[in-house]
Amino acid sequence: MIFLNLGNQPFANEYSVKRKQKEKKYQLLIDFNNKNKIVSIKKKFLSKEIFKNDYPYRSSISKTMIKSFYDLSVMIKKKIKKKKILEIGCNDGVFLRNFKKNEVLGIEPCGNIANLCKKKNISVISKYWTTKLSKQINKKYGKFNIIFSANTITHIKDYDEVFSAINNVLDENGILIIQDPSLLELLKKNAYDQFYNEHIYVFSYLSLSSILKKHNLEIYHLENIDVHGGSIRYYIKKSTAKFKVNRSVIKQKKIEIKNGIHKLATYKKFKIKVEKSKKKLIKIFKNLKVKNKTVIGYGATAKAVTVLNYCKIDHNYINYFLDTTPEKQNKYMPGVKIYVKKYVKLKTNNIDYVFLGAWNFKKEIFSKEKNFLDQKGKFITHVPFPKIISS
Ligand code: DWN
Repeated sequence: MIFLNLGNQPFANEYSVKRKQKEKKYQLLIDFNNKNKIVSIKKKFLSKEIFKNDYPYRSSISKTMIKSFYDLSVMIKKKIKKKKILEIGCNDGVFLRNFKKNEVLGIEPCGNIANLCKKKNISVISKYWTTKLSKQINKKYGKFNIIFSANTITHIKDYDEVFSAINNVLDENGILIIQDPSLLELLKKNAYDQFYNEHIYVFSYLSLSSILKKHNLEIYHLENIDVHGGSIRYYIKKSTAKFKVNRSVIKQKKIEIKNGIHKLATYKKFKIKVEKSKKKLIKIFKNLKVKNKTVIGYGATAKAVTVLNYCKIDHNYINYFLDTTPEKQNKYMPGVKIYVKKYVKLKTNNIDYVFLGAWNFKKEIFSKEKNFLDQKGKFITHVPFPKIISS
């Protein structure tokens, strides 16, 4: 059942060189399946339509993510002596670079991003994650005792193929660790901008555990982590492996049920909150325009593309965006066509308000822009509800 319409949207990471460049758009409808409790976008694109050789997102673009992946690697090193690690969607190697080169293998379909791994001597295969690939890997490398995947599995249309392929290369006592945005956190934070062409699914414990069951896989431990606006890191085993199921799993199940993650009514309420949020954000921007304030954006995220296209806040409201990613700079954001400039520290002499596109890195960004805030510079955020933030 469709519960939310986020309007006509471009692909969230397809930046254009010219403002007038034509672009593909699609209707972004969000669906709740009452049978299997899966929340997904209605129009599901194939990986090859999205993840190409000019993909602009680099995972190591923030200190927060570098630290989060490093901390996980420390934990793995402490607990597991002999490691053989496979990462599905390893991006620029931000996680794998923490291990010895002979312990790891990465899969990264976007050629330009896979090249960043190669530059760091990280073994990488630049292909999509499929059954065929898993069989080839099994033949060449055998099984892995750790398979990791962050912000990737939710991006792949056919999750049954994903997990059956994983089963082909996961050791009988191996651990599959996956992390993705938490549906419960999305609902709590009203973070509707987590839905876009790349985020085909937003999993809850409830939906993911039922998918895994079909593949004889089981979540035995999980952690709620702060990254990307609230994610869950799931620790998964083969059903036959004898690890104990931890209390964290039972706790998450209870919390999700208490918050009605399995009920359509929850999503209907969410839709009302999203529409209120849209009205309020538009009001803020219109007010600032009337007052002739200089407004820019910070962090040209896929999420910002989604929220701005939904609210129709374009280059008439936001002068430009600042972003640290070279692949996005000197280009126009999809749909709203706001120009992206190379990051420079914020100054109050030429900027009044800053729309926080990368709201998930608020802590990191506010500490970097302390002077701007101290000098009465202001940010605009839409999460959890649109407001102006000043120090
Ligand atoms: O799942 C996905 C996540 C992990 O990454 C992908 N589908 C696409 C992407 O989504 P996003 O673009 O919403 O991700 P981020 O990590 O919120 O993007 C942050 C952006 O902000 C980057 O373009 C870098 C930029 N940035 C910046 O300019 N200054 C970030 C920080 C922390 C900064 O200080």
